[in-house]
Amino acid sequence: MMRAIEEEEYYELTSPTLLPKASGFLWNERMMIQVTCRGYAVAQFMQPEPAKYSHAPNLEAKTFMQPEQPYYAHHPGRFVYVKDEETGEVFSAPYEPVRVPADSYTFAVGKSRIAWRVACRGILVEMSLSLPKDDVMELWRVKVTNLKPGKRRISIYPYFTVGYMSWMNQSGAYAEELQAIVCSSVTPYQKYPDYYKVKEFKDKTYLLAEHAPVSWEANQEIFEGEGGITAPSAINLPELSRSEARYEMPASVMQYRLTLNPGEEQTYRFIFGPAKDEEEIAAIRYNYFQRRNAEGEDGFTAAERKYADYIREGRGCIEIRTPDPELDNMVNHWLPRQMYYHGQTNRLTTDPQTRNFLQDHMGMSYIKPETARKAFLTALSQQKASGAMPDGIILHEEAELKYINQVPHTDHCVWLPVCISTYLDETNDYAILNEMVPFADGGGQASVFEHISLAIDWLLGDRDERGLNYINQGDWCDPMNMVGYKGRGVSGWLTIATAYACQVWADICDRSGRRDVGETFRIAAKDINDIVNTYLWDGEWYARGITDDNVVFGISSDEEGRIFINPQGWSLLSGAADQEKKEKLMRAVREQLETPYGVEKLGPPYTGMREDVGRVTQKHPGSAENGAVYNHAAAFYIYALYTAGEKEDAYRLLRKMIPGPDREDLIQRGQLPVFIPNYYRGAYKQFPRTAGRSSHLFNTGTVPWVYRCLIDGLFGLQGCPEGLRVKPQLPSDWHEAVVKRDFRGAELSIEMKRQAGVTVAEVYVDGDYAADGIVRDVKAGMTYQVVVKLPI
Ligand code: CEZ
Repeated sequence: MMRAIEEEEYYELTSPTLLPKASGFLWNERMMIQVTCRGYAVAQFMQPEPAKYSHAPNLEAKTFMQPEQPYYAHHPGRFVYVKDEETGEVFSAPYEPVRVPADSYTFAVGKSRIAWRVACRGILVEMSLSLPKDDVMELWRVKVTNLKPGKRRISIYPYFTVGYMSWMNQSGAYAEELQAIVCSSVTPYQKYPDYYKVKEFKDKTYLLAEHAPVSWEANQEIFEGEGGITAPSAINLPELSRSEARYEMPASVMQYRLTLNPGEEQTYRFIFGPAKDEEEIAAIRYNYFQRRNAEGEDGFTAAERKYADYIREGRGCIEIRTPDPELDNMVNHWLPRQMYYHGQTNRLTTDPQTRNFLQDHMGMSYIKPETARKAFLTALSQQKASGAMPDGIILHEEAELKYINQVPHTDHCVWLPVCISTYLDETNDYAILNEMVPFADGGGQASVFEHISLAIDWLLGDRDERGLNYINQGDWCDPMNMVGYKGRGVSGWLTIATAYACQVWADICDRSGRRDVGETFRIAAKDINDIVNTYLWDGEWYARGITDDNVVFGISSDEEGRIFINPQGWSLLSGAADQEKKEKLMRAVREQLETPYGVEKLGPPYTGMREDVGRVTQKHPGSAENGAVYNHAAAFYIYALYTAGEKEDAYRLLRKMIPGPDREDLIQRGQLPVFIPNYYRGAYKQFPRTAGRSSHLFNTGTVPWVYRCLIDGLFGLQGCPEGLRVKPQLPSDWHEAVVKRDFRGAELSIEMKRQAGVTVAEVYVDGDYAADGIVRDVKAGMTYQVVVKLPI
């Protein structure tokens, strides 16, 4: 039903109905597209804010990507109808909109290509989608093959939906000289100054064909007629009616009629995307279909090839071989790709949330540390002289803080030391701490070191008389917006996180020769941990916070939202929890939050609004922050378990983030293991039927944390000033593992093996015993053989 193929370059699914929302995604520097196995698509491009060129059939509200995106008959999609000219029978590939069961079906998600092979009634349709690296457009190949022994006369009709472009002005027609259907619109606006922005937009959507069609249709209503999208009336005619759309809903449909001998095939190529004007489309036609390079390759093929190269640049820094092939597949192929997407595109927003931006570049530290370095400097240049970090980082001169970034959150400073520590581990680039960076609100420049120290001072200052951190309208948990809007409520998690941030920073102070400064942060961390234990320990676990009205929540007397995962894990990181507390809280998490799909973010989920907690309690129980297996939070917890040496619980939970391998699990999650989604539904006890379902959202801060869990935890191959510290924490039922680690320009082959007679881990570097387990003096360009002997 599903498996990794072609040396794990693709992951395939052989049914369009088992996991109907299974999808793959592709992106480039200016766009992204997520397509489902059935042919539905969500695509966005930047101009500079996210915009669409294949719209819904009604005017959509502007919003971010939705979890569990619902698909419906007229959802934007890319379809190919196939009509048998003898019998009049019609089917469509990949599956929608006609939904004829295929004789064989494959949906193959690749890293730089998504492909389908659909055989139905003796005709094989192979479709594939790729992107160029920089241009905003979809590159489609459609190949049809006659599988039957006799001659076949068929028509094929690629239908790329355009949808409701605008209530001001929309139309569509075929442009003979371009060999393209061109749909035009005016982005709706009302304030005259907006005219000057909107007039630059790419308000046209085109479908450009390599081969001239016999006929075409640009009017959605006429195309569908009375038959509707599943049996469009226009397809019953010998030829499409060549109807334009004149302030009517446009569509882009072409018809090709062909006769195929047995085994004969025919390939078509199309480009679909937005454009400013006809001139641009003409240039695309020339550059992609007509002009050839010195090797005789046309622009289309060259673009596919360059795109594959671009995606390959997003390689991770470990390649693993373990007893768990599904883990290997995810870690070697898909996880770094997903991290790279985040770091390279900043989630295709012009104002990423500060915490997202920092964590995404924590991930980029493993892939392209130069990019991460620049990102940290950009973020710090937007810090205020008070030390406060803004809610979002502006990445484009026309950008402004939007949506959630207009809601004041108090946690952003925490992420600076935490994320930069990974960058330092990976690169040893302590020189970054001396870079001079300006403040956003004047006040001259300061070194990175001073900036981050100020950020922590800001956190230390933003506390109440008890020493607990104010939450204002949210912390890491965006929708926890009403705990502290009156100015008194505090966040338990953030207080604990502040202690951890102090410690991480203290370590960095020590390593960069600033021991005295480090000491002050260490003392602060200890004080906070004491405060946390005074006000937040509830007997078996830590509370989540205290409201404006001084009500402690996330405690045993709460019927809903009794226990939250974040304060538990972070208290292991900060050191607030001693051995006894650690055992208690881990037990509580196991009993109250762990499910077959991972650990829930809180439990039991809220079933109604709690006005002193906020919007999080209004989300559907078991969805998103209201008690889903919110993978970002689960990853924090797993990281904390590794930090505390709890390798068995850590691995068990880590493994639950990956769908499969068994059939039931894959069906329940509804997603292929080609990315980690932001959540799987929780409320396992309340709603077992829906528990485990993927949100299908591939934007998530989870991935860099999972990578850290692997590097710092599971395989224990974390950088330090002296070199690479080797300290694996393999689960006890693994007898061996092999890791290839790229590190500071060197390549290390590490073999981990359990051996009789070994009592504590022994590390050998090129045959020599390394008493402290550190591979020292790692030199770029060199290779090292490391053997780790582990006790049985
Ligand atoms: O957004 C994420 C944020 O991007 O939610 C996380 C937060 O730490 C990330 O920065 C946890 O709250 O209701 C909301 O506003 C939601 O909180 C979403 O915006 C949420 C979505 O899952 C986005 O994919």
